[in-house]
Amino acid sequence: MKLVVGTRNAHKIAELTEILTPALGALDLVPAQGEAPEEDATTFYENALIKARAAFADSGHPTIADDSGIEVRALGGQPGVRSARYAASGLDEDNTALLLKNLEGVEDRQAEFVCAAAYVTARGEYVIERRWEGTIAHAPSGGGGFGYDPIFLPEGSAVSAAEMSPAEKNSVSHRGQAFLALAELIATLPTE
Ligand code: ITT
Repeated sequence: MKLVVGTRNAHKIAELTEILTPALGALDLVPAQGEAPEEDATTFYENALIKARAAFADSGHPTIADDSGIEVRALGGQPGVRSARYAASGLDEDNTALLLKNLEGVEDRQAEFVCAAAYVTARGEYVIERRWEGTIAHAPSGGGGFGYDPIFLPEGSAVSAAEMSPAEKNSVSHRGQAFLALAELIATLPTE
């Protein structure tokens, strides 16, 4: 099955390949070619649709996209939909350093990753959202994953998300859960 992927994030493509292949069989995931759309909505749901619609309009091919981020309770849900550009540079190390700085001396470390997974075809639009609960560590650990993984301690886990194997992370993560549910839905739809 060929799917265009409306993302510029290579880490997401790698995770999506691992998540979707068992559910959908041999998969050809093709990164979107057109200009990245502006993600100007206030919800993960709407931003995921913006990305998937843009890649579908550009390619004319069934498209998936995700909008994701981390919501920290003590910060009123920030950085949320702005997670990729929380620090001015948008670099992972700077984003995580800023989050740790803003939580200095804060006892409530509760946080959750959110992923809205979108599928857009000529026949319709589908979005599924899932969350992954945990806490923010006091310092980074682990070299795997991307983004905020080194400072995210998943609920029930002794290690950070960056210390999990890709298979472990995908089996419980926000993206793993959202795209597994989306793949199950796609498998019930007529092929185009
Ligand atoms: P695209 O919009 O091109 O898909 P992006 O990285 O800008 O790429 P988002 O707008 O969805 O994607 O922002 C997601 C950010 O949230 C991402 O850059 C990370 O900082 C963070 N994030 C999302 N999922 C994550 C994960 O599984 N592990 C760690 N950080 C994650």
